[in-house]
Amino acid sequence: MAVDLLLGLQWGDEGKGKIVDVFTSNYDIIARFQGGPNAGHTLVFNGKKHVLHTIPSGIFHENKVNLVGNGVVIDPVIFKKELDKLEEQNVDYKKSLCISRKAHIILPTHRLLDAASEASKGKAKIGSTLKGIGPTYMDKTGRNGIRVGDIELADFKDKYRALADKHEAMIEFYNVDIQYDLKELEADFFEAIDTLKSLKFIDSEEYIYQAQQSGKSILAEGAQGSLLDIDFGTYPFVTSSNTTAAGACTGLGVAPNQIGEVFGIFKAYTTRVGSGPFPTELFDEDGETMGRVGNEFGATTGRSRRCGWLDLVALRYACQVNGVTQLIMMKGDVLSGFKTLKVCTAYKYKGETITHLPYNIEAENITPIYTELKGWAADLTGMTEASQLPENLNAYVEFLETELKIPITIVSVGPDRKQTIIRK
Ligand code: 2SA
Ligand code: MG
Repeated sequence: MAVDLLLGLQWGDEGKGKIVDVFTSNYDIIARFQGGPNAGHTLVFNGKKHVLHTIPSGIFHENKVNLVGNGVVIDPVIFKKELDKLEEQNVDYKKSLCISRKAHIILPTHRLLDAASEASKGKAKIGSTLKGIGPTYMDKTGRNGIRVGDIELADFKDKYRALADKHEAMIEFYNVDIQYDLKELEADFFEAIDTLKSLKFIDSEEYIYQAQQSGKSILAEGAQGSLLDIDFGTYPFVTSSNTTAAGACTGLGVAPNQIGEVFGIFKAYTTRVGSGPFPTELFDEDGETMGRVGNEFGATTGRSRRCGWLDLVALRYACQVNGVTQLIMMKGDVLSGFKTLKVCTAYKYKGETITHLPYNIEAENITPIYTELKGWAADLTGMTEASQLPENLNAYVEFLETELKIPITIVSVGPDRKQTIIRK
């Protein structure tokens, strides 16, 4: 069976975790393929909120396999904390969770390097989550990384020491004020490594191939969003992995012709956390309202997210790069009460009107061109059927479908599993 993908089309925080959780009943295996504990996937059910960072969002369903693929970077300490939380909820993760031997490990010194790199950049900092993501992927592509499979080898501690020593020298080189006690960090790290060892390490590309052969259905869960992709995002203000569809092929070992449905998920407006260009960003009361009503705070760092109108130029680009086959619109409920809604359909760029994403989307180069649509007043959060949705919301959705030429099959009207409306 083909592997379906669920990907964020903006700058992350589109609501991937919630929808993966909703979709999990339709799949046998849920697999993460990139990113690491920089992700914050929020799930709400039975009146409780759960935040996952590295563990796939299918974990709360029984009899499903949750796979952490080779493209993911794992911080054992954060992973252990996630496991402890699951244990508190009586989730039997030992049966359902497995990890690719080829996934890379975030060392404590990777986190320190992330902090040192950010501190050295001053105002030009990326605004990273400080989870060590960039330095870990640098070691991966630089062919210096330590992988999950290495934990099983006799020379693991030697490998660790050699890399950590090198990192310490690099931290010195940055010449910034970073306080740390490596001994303490290492004690936590090795304790967490022991916990990790109690889980199933697998050759995940082989596992996925065999699962496909035996007719098992697989959903690949993206993290961050397309505009944070290392190649296609707003570089250098991006994360260090391929967040787009191709990343699922390399991050799981799935052949391109084995990809089935590509679910693209977006918010009815736009948010961004961290630095970098954001053409439709609002600095007024409307932006403040979106942030407040939408509870727009980073699920990993707690930072407030920047808010703005929906940017169709960027969204069209993301649909194109990912080959999106179905769209899912999140947080329509947050826009209730706005008299008028704006949607950016083109950019004014160097005196010209363009509808594609140019190389440089810095604010000073771009003026968004907006189409105005009528807002709706109704509270959507109690709605369960497409027939209940207000006329102006339907008009908004249909406008987007016409612009993007892709059906919007689901509209989410709140954070809970139940607040999910199937349109088609
Ligand atoms: P990093 O840590 O190296 O990946 O940071 C690089 C940029 O990528 C952004 N980034 C994110 N943007 C949105 N959501 C993410 N996950 C968390 C969340 C973030 C949080 O769910 O809210 O809690 O702050 C995420 N992860 C990385 C990051 O802000 C940098 O701009
Ligand atoms: Mg998030």
